[in-house]
Amino acid sequence: MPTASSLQHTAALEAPNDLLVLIPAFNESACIAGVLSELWEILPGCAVVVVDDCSRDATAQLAEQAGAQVLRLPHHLGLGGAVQAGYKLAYELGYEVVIRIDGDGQHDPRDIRRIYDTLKETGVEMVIGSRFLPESSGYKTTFLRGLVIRFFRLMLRPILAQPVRDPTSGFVGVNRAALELFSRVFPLEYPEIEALVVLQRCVFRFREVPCSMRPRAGGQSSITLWKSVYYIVHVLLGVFVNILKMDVRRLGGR
Ligand SMILES: Nc1nc2c(ncn2[C@@H]2O[C@H](COP(=O)(O)OP(=O)(O)O)[C@@H](O)[C@H]2O)c(=O)[nH]1
Ligand SMILES: [Mg+2]
Repeated sequence: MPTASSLQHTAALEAPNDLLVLIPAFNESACIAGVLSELWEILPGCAVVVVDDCSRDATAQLAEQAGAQVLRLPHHLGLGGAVQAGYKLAYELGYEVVIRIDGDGQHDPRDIRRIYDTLKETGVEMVIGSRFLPESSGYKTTFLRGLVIRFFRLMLRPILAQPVRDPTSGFVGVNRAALELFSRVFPLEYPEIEALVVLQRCVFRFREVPCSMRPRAGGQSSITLWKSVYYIVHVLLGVFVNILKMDVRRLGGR
């Protein structure tokens, strides 16, 4: 099996016209222009929407100057709300595939093609760019994040009925069926893990493919130590509420 880095495409290929790249961004003025120029170098002509969540810096202006469509949210919604706004827009515009990347340069746009091809070839509803498959590029996360990821892996195993190596990855591609679902139902704050549960409850499928993960190109992560604790509690509650909701519906409730 080739590694994520050896799979990188050497020549730029024109972007598929049913693909939209979605970039949620909050205070990413240090990185956003570089992220967009690298993306278009790898995927010329690729449709992109940057969802600006009331950034306090020049993220929105810089993204527009670089040539991206920018969806400026009137209120700060948080990551999940911003991603869902992008999904709704993509659904209305008729896109077949939406791939989300971060606005900080951590995701390598060379991996987008692998996520797109896997969605098309396998017919699964979601493809996760995973940092932790044997073929991934050996990304080292912090000790605390590593623990959190291992905890959620174990917790999700029986819920999803299949293993997931990288449940917190934000490098995610969805097809139109998942897009329709997530336009209606999507977690508001930290969406990745809960979205997997929502998907599983609708008997949709996902796969993981290797991807590389790089250090931030600039700026600061939104996840601090205290936010990590909040994250764990919030996501745990969200997962169980989703399970309960679905079970109530199955029993004929509302
Ligand atoms: N729209 C929106 N994007 C956010 C928010 N928080 C983080 N992001 C974006 O989500 C992506 C991942 O966030 P980041 O802080 O890098 O998280 P980390 O990679 O887990 O450290 C980046 O593109 C951020 O700009 C938010 O509240 N709203
Ligand atoms: Mg990041």
